[in-house]
Formats: sequence, C-alpha cells, structure tokens
Amino acid sequence: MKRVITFGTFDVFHVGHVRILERARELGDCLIVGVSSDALNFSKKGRTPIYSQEDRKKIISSLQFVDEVFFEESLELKGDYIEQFKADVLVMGDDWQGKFDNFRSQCEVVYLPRTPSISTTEIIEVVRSTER
Ligand code: C2G
Repeated sequence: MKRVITFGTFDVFHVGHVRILERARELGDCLIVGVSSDALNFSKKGRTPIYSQEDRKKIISSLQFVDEVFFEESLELKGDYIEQFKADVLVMGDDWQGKFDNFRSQCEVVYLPRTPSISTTEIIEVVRSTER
C-alpha cells in the first residue's frame, strides 16, 4: 500500500487542481491532501482565500481520487505531517521545484508539471476585469 501526500490551498477550485490530484493519486494507492488553512494563507500571501477553509476542504473531500483530507496549519510541519500520515511519496507542482528536497530522507519527493494557462490568480483577475 503506497501512500501519497500533497498540499495546497485549492482556492477557487479549477481543472489544474483536479489534474494534479489525479496524477498524484496515480503514483500510489491512496491520496492524502493537506489543505492550507486560512491563517496559513494569510501569513504566506497576505490575503485570505476567496473560499473558506471549510469549503475548500469539503470540495477536496468530495473527489473520488482523494482518500483523506486535513488542514495544513504551518509550512514548518510538513515533515510531521509526512510522518503522521505515513506517506511514502510527497507530490507537489513544479512551481515548488527543489523546495522540498530536504524530505527525501523521509519519503520519495515528486514534482509534477503544472497545468498551463490556468490559475486562481488569473481567474480572479478575469472576474475583476469584467466587473462594471
Ligand atoms: N497547480 C497545478 N496547475 C495549475 C495550478 C496549480 O498543477 N495550473 C498545482 C500547484 O502546483 C499545487 C496545487 O495545484 O501543487 C495547489 O496549488 P495552490 O492552491 O496554488 O497551492 P499553494 O498555495 O501553492 O499551496 O504547503 C504548500 C502549500 O500549501 C501549497
């Protein structure tokens, strides 16, 4: 049984999010997702996500290729989460390339290519630009 873990905010859920989770799941038998809390997001990006952490967790939990979901409360706890959930593989999008190589002593670390031309930031910009 190979356990895969990944992390993300998954705000304004879109097809890029679906694709990374689908591909992450294919690397093992079970997929665990750490959804960044609102507080973590605020400290990281200086803004609160559009969707609340409860809604973001609810959306991720409803996906057929996701088995377990929890809140990621701090970036510093990644090693603890990997251990707690007994993960064999850590998957991240390649916008994080190289950033988590220090966990290679704990598990396999895989960076997957991002889906081009879609992002939460771009969606927000498009919506804003069509406001009257
Ligand atoms: N992603 C992707 N393709 C896109 C957009 C996002 O593959 N077009 C991937 C990202 O690479 C990431 C995941 O979807 O692996 C979630 O993206 P974000 O919600 O932007 O996650 P982020 O805010 O980077 O949070 O501990 C790390 C953080 O929690 C990651």
